[in-house]
Amino acid sequence: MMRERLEALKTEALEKIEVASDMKSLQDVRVSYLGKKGPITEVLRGMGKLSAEERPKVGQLANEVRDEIKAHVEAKEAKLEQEAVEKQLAEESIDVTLPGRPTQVGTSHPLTDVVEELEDIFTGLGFSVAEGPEVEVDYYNFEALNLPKDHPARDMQDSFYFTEELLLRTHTSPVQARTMEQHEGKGPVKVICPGKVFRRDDDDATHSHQFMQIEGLYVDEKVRMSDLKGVLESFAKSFFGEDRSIRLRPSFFPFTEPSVEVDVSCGICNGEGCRICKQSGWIEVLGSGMVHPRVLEMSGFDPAKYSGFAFGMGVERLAMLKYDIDDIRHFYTNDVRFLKQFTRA
Ligand code: 2NL
Repeated sequence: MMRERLEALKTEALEKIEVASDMKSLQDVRVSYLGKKGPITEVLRGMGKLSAEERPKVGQLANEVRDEIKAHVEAKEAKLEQEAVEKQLAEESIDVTLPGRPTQVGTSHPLTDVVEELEDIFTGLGFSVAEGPEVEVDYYNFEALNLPKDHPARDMQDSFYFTEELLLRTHTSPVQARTMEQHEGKGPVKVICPGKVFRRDDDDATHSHQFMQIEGLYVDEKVRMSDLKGVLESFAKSFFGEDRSIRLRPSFFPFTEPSVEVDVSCGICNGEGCRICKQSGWIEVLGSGMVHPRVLEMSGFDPAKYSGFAFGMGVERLAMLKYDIDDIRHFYTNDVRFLKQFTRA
């Protein structure tokens, strides 16, 4: 009677273990058959009714059945664990042969490229590169450049002021004034100064309240206007092409005397006259002149002994002429379709 009951329990338990498909249902089977309130415990409790001869035999059988169920549960546990690991490995497997996702590779900004090209041209002509602060004091931005407080030219360059004394520089000339001062009256000084400059202008296709400038300065004994012309002609041919030429026109700047405007021959019509050069055959590219004696003097140079030339040009304007760009705002709106068109060789 009890033997059959045990055998039946065993068969029943092993079947349930077999069909258990997860840990939870397997543990339910284990608890329901082997737990303190389970049927095997019940059988063992009822053994008191058996004869002394039968008791150890049934007891042994009960232990065997319990051990067998336990062994099956453990085997199934191991199997389920193994399956779970395999499933996870399959789900998380990485195909190392898949091609990588393409990443966007950046390029240098066209203005950076043009500044670097200009630096190469002028260092090739013996100039060094100097930099200075974008926030300037009134003295270096205006006063030292022969623009005293009441000078009308200060209206020409409406500026961004922080205080009466501090402003965003309106040109890179203050870097040159600082450089001359550092030389304590002894030449030569031969520098170019590239950098951001700021003017209170309304932005449009040809004006930006922030733009880049490169200025150049050469101070020594016996520097002449012909030196200026030679350096600028060499620059124009290197930057725009060997077939281009320059011409000088009289102009005015407070910090140079005499002052000249420099034109480069039109690369579209070769001086014949076209839409680009407005029928003149020439395109204005920069301003320059011989450093005003008062500017030399204020920065510690004796104008009786020393002379110099200086020039200033807008980097955006040069880039627009060279690459036929029609709107200065392209440099600052950062449309990658614009930016990607320029990669310096
Ligand atoms: C322009 C004209 C110019 C200078 C800049 C300069 C600097 C010193 C002394 C004298 Cl320290 N001159 N700079 C001279 C002439 C013209 O810039 O149209 N720039 C965009």
